[in-house]
Amino acid sequence: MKYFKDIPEVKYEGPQSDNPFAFKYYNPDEVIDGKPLKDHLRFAIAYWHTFCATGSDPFGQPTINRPWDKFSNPMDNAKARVEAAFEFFEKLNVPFFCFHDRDIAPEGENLRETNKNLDEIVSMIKEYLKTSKTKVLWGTANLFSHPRYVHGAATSCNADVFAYAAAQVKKALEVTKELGGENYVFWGGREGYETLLNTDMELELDNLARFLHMAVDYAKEIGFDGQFLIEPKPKEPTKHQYDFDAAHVYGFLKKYDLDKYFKLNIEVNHATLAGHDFHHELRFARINNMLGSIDANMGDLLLGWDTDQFPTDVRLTTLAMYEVIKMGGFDKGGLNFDAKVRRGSFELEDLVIGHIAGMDAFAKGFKIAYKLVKDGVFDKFIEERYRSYKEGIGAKIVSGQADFKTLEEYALNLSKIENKSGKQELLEMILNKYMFSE
Ligand code: XUL
Ligand code: CO
Repeated sequence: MKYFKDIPEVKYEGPQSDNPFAFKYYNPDEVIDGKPLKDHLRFAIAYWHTFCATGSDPFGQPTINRPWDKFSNPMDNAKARVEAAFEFFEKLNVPFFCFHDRDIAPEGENLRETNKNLDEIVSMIKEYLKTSKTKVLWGTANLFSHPRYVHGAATSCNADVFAYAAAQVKKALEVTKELGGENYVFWGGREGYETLLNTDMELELDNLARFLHMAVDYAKEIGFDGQFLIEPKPKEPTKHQYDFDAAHVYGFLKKYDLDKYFKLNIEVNHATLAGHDFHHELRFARINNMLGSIDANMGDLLLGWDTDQFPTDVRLTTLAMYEVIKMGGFDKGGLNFDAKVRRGSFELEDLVIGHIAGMDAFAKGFKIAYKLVKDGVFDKFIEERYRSYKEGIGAKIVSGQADFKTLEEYALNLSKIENKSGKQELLEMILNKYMFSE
């Protein structure tokens, strides 16, 4: 069965093209800094949104009918979805995809049957992977949809649920390894709480750390050498998610001696829900050597929830790629489109167009950011702005030769303090100039 037969293979046609099924800025083979664009960007498709989302929301039924969801038996649907997925990957020539265990195969009557379902689909995907150019960027376990996870998974009050979640992650790790996944993601689906009146926060956090240590140990045992990633999110579904933002997660990982095993998977819309710019989260992760991968989407700043829209804002993609380039590029990570078409964009072609729009926006952002980094525009300004720490009292402060007494003595003898403008508007003007002229 060909699900996308009416859609042509998506090729690069350049900025003058009006073809909605062509890349205008993403030329996968264009070499920049010795590497083709596709290796700089490492795009991935999110199996759950792209092949499973139906457009249902708290107020309404599904609007999106996907032609592969046509069987009454969920395993038949799962198999059709694999066929559709690999056809779609080829149309877009995308190098990676990401999945949850439950996106690819349905739950059975019990864990044993569920694992059997998963094994069957995994061997089918493995067959496709033999000839496909698309590989697995990361796998993860869905520890939030089933009612058993009503109070969380690793942070549940119920030890049986902790055990079940452990068994599920054990299997998801095995599967991710078998499919050659380069990373494994933990997004703390329902790892959080609604009210402290019924919550032992200390035990829940200790248990979450115990769970992650067990995952690290098991990965070692089976020889899975992918990068572990935690994806911060401040709220939704729970009111207080334990992985609030990059800084929270970093503190947690440090406290429990997990920081050497994990990096962060930063998602745009999660950053904005936490009250941060995406750029802030990426910078914080980068300077702490914790930036692993990105969930590429965008939110709507007028809405307080996780809308997971396709990222089409070039200022956002420019500042994101600025951080990625500054870190020296992705190692195992990439840009995963954790994004879904709007409920009103229910035609099959919208799915293709959404991805093209996102890929073009990131390609353009990458090129602008590359010039900004190469020209050292902000670096030069920032270096000059902090010049007072290079000599005199500033040099003593950063080299540890100053204390409160010596600083008081210095301050008492200061006749006047001179500050300089931070020039925010000028820098924003320069950023625009680079954006408009690239
Ligand atoms: C939820 C979210 C997840 C994770 C994977 O907001 O972003 O899809 O990326 O579990
Ligand atoms: Co995500």
